[in-house]
Amino acid sequence: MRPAHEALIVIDVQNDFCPGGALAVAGGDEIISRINGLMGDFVTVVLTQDWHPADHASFAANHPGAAPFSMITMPYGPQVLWPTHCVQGTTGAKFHADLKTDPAQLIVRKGFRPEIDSYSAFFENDHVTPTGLEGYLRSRGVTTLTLVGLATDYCVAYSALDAARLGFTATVLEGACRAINLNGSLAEAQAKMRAAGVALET
Ligand code: VGL
Ligand code: ZN
Repeated sequence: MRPAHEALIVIDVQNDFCPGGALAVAGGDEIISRINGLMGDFVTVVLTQDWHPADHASFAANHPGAAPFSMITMPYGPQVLWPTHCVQGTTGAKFHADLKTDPAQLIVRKGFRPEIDSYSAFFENDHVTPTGLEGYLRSRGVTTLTLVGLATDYCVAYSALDAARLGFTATVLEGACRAINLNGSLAEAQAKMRAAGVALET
């Protein structure tokens, strides 16, 4: 068992990010058994859930003429336009059926404001609107995080970068993550995480 100041953060292991889903990440379901095993080692387990309204601004379908995976500029910066995914209440937004959810004490839902995306478990994509996770972890005495889940180069990386910026010790277990890898996004995310002091382990 890890000491009580360590927490496991499981990012977005949802049907739409697994094979057959709307924004499927290759091998997304392969990480689930390892994650389930890790949960038994941590006192504090947090799950995140991408949780968008149907009119969410990150969906290409809400920008007439825009192709999925193209870029736009939002008031808070560049934004990838994604296929419609993880719509609140749909099967695609549910956790993968094989993921254990009972060991988690907290589920953080993010991306629920139509006008702003939220990759990170800590802040929306403006990097200032908080989800509340920082306060939850600090008030429980957590200082050290292990991050796993989907996708390495988007929600896991943004979460790990924010964790480091907030002063948490952060480790990403890359073997318990899978990447989207859009235009070199995985290498870019790995470089940013290393530069920020995030430990990348297998
Ligand atoms: C994610 C793209 C859009 C993720 C969520 O979980 O990494 N990626 N929404
Ligand atoms: Zn999303």
